[in-house]
Amino acid sequence: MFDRLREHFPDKKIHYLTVTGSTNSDAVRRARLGGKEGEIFIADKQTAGRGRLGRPWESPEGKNLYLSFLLKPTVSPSQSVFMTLMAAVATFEAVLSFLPKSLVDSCQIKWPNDLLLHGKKLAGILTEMSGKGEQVHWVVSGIGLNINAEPENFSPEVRKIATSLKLATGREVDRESVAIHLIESFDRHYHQFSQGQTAEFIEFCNQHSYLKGRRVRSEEVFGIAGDLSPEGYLQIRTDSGETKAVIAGDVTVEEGS
Ligand code: BT5
Repeated sequence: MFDRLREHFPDKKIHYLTVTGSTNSDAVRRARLGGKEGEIFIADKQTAGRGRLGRPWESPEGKNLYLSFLLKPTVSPSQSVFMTLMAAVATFEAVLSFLPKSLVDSCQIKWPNDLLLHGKKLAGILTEMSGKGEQVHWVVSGIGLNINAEPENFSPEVRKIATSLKLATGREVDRESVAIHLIESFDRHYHQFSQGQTAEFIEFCNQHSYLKGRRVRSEEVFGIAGDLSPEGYLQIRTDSGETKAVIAGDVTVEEGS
């Protein structure tokens, strides 16, 4: 499996696993053992796929992409917030090649780590890192992208909020081709990130924002979501007219918004 992928990227170290707990955990383990920048972990199935805050990522066998990049960027930890946005932009661009034009406008980025199609979750990103002071030791960027999953491949709860390329287009999509596009797109954007060109990610996320203009809540902050700040924070205009910046965490959209 994924032979074409290896042939396409002969210089990359790609670890392909039929089954694993979590490709992020594999990449983190490898990072701690001195793994190199650019190593990729890809699996057909995850038995303990992870989202943020210990939430599970449903990872049915042979249906979707479960992929993690091990990176060693020479940036300060404050810059690493852009890693998630960068991965979202890269995933968005990779997915566009597989969507008919009529669906392109329905593809949106939900800050900080989701890619939605028609308001349903198509992909999620999990960024994990280790660093000290001003130095980042490593970053693992994990992407779960639903490709050929059908409703019955998800639990009843996830079925309500998730979609896949197949569900949206009605056609089976070749996972390996998506993986090739994704890695190419990721490489391109990671290069930009490494050069400090983060303003383009902010602009892209603002242009394709799911939250913008919606009534949202993030912990104690309620209001209308606006653009991301140059630092990559979500700006929310509260009812009292103040603008508050949310640095991280979950954002929920209020009913009917
Ligand atoms: C995420 O977390 O969205 C990050 C998901 C990252 C998964 C990748 S797969 C490769 C790599 N290896 C890993 O172990 N992880 C990464 P969060 O924003 O916390 O969203 C988690 C929530 O999404 C869950 O609580 C469910 O509600 C929902 N969910 C679970 N599985 C899903 C799926 N396959 N498709 C859409 N939504 C899902």
